[in-house]
Amino acid sequence: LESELDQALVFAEALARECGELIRQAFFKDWPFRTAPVGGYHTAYDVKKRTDPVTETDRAVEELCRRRILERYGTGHRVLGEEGFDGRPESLQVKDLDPPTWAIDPIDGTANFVHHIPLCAVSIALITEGQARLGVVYNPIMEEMFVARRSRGAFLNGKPIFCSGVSELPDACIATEYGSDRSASKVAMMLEMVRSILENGTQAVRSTGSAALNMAFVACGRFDVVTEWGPYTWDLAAGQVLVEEAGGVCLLPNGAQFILDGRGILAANRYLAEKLRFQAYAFA
Ligand code: LIP
Repeated sequence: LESELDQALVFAEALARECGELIRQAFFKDWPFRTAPVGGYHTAYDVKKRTDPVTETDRAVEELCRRRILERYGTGHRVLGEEGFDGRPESLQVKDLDPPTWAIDPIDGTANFVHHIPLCAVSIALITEGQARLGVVYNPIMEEMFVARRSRGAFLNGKPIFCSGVSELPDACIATEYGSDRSASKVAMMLEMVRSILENGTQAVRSTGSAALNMAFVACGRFDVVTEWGPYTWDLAAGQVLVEEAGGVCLLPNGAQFILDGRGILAANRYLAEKLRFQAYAFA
């Protein structure tokens, strides 16, 4: 089983590079002269929701992943992908007895991709017996390949990475996101989250626009904490392995135990995770 996971990691990294090529070609096609068409980008791209765009590149990358996984593992492996999601919360669950499941976000940070902001990544994770075992987050624009596998550490472009040693909130750089839900209750919750982060006296508050990159950035010590309600299993599964293998901790934003389909993340280095776990009401 261990060697199967080693081979799966090699497969996942190669797949991420192939996906990255598609993303890079589309991103740089009209670089640097792309300007928003009259009426905005939603006229030029497919619309899932204006706040949650999906492009033909998202579809092509997910299609490529499904094809490669089928070729390699047959129908014994399941794919849980952002674009193939049927909208039912039950479909996000990966139970202990389920077949090995690949959680795939073809482009995490699609709004960045659409706006020509170089913060987007393909996120690929393998989940077996309900646990994420390995994860790859690849930003092909900045050429940053984050990989991790349980008990084997986390790496950025082949070098080992570790969470930061920042232990006080006034020294911390905290990431959060505004998400894609514009309902009054969700907006109020987001603002409450930002308010509590600011009131905790943090050094800096940032958003990359990608949950997977936020977690990769926690894993390599750029961010000290990331917290957000809203992301899905495919945004979080690879990042969970990265953060935990880099010495960090994953929880839900209210301090509860992390679950892959919990639609939330509080990832931090172990010092701040310990503090925030007990003042977790701050991010509830
Ligand atoms: C993004 C998430 C992010 C969220 C954004 C968006 P996508 O995923 O990673 O956490 O705040 O609104 O949903 O849609 O770019 O794959």
